[in-house]
Amino acid sequence: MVCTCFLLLTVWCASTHGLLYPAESETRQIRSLDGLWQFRLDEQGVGETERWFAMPNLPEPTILMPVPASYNDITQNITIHRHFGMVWYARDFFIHKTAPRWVLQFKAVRYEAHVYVNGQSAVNHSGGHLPFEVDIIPFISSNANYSKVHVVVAVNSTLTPTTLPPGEVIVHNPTYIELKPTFDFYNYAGIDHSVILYSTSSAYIQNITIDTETINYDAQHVATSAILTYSVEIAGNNHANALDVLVELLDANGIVVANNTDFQSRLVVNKPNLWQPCGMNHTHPCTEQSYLYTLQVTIYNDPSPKNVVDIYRISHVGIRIIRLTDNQFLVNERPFYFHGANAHEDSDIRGKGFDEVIIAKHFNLYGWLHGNSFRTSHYPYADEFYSMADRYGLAIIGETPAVGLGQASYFSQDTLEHHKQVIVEMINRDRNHPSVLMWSLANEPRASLKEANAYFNELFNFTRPIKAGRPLTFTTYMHVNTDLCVQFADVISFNRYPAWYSLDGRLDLIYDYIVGDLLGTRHRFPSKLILISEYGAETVPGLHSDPPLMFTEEYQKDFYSAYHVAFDNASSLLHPDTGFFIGELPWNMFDFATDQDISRVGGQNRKGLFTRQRQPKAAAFVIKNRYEQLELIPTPPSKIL
Ligand code: BDP
Repeated sequence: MVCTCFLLLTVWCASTHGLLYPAESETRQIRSLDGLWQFRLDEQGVGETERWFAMPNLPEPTILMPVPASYNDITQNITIHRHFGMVWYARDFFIHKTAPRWVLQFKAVRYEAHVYVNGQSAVNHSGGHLPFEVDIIPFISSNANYSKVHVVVAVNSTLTPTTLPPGEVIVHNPTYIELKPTFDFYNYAGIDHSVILYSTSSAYIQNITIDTETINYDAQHVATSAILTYSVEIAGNNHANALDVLVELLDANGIVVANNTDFQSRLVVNKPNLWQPCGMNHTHPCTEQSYLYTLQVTIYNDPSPKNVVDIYRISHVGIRIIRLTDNQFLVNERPFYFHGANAHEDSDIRGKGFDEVIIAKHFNLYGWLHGNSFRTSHYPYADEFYSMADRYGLAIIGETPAVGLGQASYFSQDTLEHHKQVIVEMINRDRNHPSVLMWSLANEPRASLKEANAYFNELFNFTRPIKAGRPLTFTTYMHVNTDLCVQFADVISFNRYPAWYSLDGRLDLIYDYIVGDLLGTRHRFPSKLILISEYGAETVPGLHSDPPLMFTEEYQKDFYSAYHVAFDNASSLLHPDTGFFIGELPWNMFDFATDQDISRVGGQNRKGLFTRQRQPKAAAFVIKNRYEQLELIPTPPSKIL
């Protein structure tokens, strides 16, 4: 994104440094602005010119709209359901000037947001899934101790060839104008995630990074010590003057196990408890917790007497290192095998709206399934998914919203710049989560095009220096002889659908197809690991047939079982010295909403192991049984030690 930031009175773009999760502390207050906001459509796109942002209320007709939620499925109105373009949200609140900074953070607004505070433009943000924020103090009157604040948000959900994901507006005639997304999920929009107001002191902790540099082991592979590297950035008034920092690492009992007084340095931890991914032979089940430390950062005024200026805690620090060999994906020098399922942020009524109920259920169902991983297909999810994954030890493949880059014109310079911006925002937000084991830069781009080759060459080169210890991948549906981009990835991620999108009904042909595909790719890239990042079959719950026919529960069961036999041929767990296949992620964990289409019964993609209401189909039990067996396979430490 190319933009100019004018600090203080007007901020025209969201900042690009890491945004810390808004967390309460001795020096920070948090306030939720979730609730019912005033809402209306702007079908003619006149709100900006008519200056709705400067009015005390949005012009009628308005309705009350819950935040966070996608607006599409909240009402009975089909116009709101299928609306794309501009919508407006507004609400008032009071602010008490007990702090020098009150920061308004939007955790995700799909897709383009213009935020006005008390009639003035405060912040703009492009891209629908990641947070942005603005200090609102410059926009409120300076002479009272409290002030009424009027916030207005204009949201545009139109997709264009340069948005991520891209889309096209097709004007069939004046009454039939259609937004054609280039992807297979419903284009939900609105203020989907929470809106938070938090305070800080005038000098404040702006960003913290923490990584595991080294873990030392004894002969029994017990960790004897670990070295963590960290950096603390401060910002705001007086930050040029001397401030002191105290960085402390606390164990799960709150005992300080390492500390340092530099802004950027190392912490040495003796006898560390490692963060372990769940669901492996040497680790815990996915219903139990991984070990997490808390990093506590305090900044003080200098000279003495020392006053605490700001305190921030990251409560999900995990000590772990990822290393790839030619045959295994190692976490803490033991093989890790992704056995989970892909998902979407998607549920009844809420659309892509954030809801802790849905998130808690998500993890309980992965625990039930013995599923140890998911990809955030096809965009970054709410922070809370990552914190929960840290706690339970689920592995995340964090994916950008670059889904549907399906034609040469989408690989433009504008898209490339926006894609880089999104990658920076995603990595800055998520890099401190131990659960993130890999970054996926895109889903199913048309990787056979020369334009894609140049684009991804540059994108991978851009991302490598900032990848924070994670391997890079993207998912491909192309075969090795046509794919011009897979060469850039550290790990090859396949999306494959034989016996669904090809070889209709031919479960018997799956084995040869998948084995041939895996061996052919490995032959071309003898040191790259491969995982299957999607495979699945549409299944209408309650539809049965024997022999199994497409769309029935029996077909979905047999479909998965046939793939599993093929995977085991190349499994890095079963064949530690010759295997190269490091994981399987069915498409999808849950049925999810899509556009209406003759192939999408009731406007849903029904490849879920569970229905959209989170109830199991028969295949869920096949996968559960498979994952229970995978957990029994021994996972000895790598021989390098
Ligand atoms: C894959 C896409 C995914 C779709 C899936 C399907 O990556 O987004 O939902 O196909 O068609 O190609 O079910």
